[in-house]
Amino acid sequence: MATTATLLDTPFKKEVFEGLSAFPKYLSSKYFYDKKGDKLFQDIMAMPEYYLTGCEFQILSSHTETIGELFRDRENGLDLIELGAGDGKKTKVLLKYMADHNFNFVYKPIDISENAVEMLSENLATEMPALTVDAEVGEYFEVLERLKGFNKRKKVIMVLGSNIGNLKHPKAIEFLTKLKDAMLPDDLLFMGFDQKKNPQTILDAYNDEAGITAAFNKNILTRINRELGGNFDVDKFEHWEAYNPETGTAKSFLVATEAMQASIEKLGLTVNFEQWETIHTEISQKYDDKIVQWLAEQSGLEIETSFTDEKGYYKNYAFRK
Ligand code: AVJ
Repeated sequence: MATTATLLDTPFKKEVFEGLSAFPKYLSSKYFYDKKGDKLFQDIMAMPEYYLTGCEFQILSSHTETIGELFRDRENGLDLIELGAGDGKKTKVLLKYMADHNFNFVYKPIDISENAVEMLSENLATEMPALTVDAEVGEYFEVLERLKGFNKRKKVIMVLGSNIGNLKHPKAIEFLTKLKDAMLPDDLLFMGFDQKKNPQTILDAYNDEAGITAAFNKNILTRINRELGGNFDVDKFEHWEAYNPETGTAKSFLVATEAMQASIEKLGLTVNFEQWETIHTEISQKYDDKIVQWLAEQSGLEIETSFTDEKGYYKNYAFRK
C-alpha cells in the first residue's frame, strides 16, 4: 500500500492535501500559474477593471529617469533582480532606459512559472539582444537564500505588480526581512503596493464582467484534475470575491453550489463539500502609507522614496536597509 509519504512527495501535492483536508478549506494562489493560468493572468492584466497594471505602467513610464538614476551605480554597475517577473512588459520601460543610458547591468528575472521565464527570456533576446539576461525559475523564499551569495556589486531587487499582496502581513514581514537580510547598505528594494481606494473599484478588479478572474480562480481545480488525477466538476463552483475596506484585504473563494464529492487519485483523497461550502484561494492585500511604513519598520527597512500614478491608486516604494 502506498504511504502518505510517497503520495505527498511534492509541495503541490502536500499543500493541496492539507488545504482540502482542513476546515475551512483553502488552496494557495501560487498554484494558479500553470500554462493556462499564466495566459488567464495575462488576460486579467489587459482587462479594463484590473487597474493595477496600467497604474504601475504609468508610474514607471512617467518617472523612468528618476527611478533609473536611483538604481544606477557608476562604479561597478548593478544586478537588477526581479522576483515574479511575469511577462516583463512594465520592466521593459526601465530596462530600455538603462540600456540606452550607459548602465552596466545584468537583468535577473525570477518567476515561479517556468513558462513565463522562458517566454520572457526569448522575448528579450529578440527585443533587446544587447541585454545580459540571467533568468531563473523558483519560489520567492527559496530564491532569496541564493541571493545572499550575490553580494559582489550593487543589487536592486524589484517586486512589481503588488505581488506582495498575496501574503498576509506576518508572511509579508518574513519576506521583507529575508530581502533585507540579502541586502547590503547600498542595495535597493523597489516594490509595488496596490493602495486602498473605493471598495467598488477593488471588487470590480477581482470580479470582472467577462468572468476572466472567475476562470483564473477555477483553474486551480482544473489543474488539480489534470496533474493530480482529480475529478472536480469545476462548473459547480462559483467565484466569489470579498473586500474588507477596514483591513484592506480582498479575498477570493470558490463556493460549492451543491453538495458533492471530489476524489483526487494521486493524493488518495476524497473531499466532501456541503452546499455553499467554500475554498479560500487568494488574498490580495491593499495598502496605504501607514501600513507600508509599519511593514518596513517591522522588517528593518526604510522607505527612501515613493512614486504614485495620477489617481493615487497604486504606489511603488524604494527601500533601503
Ligand atoms: C499577481 C498577485 C498581484 O492579487 O492582484 C489578479 C493576482 N488575482 N486577479 C493580484 C490576481 C486575481 C494578482 N497578483
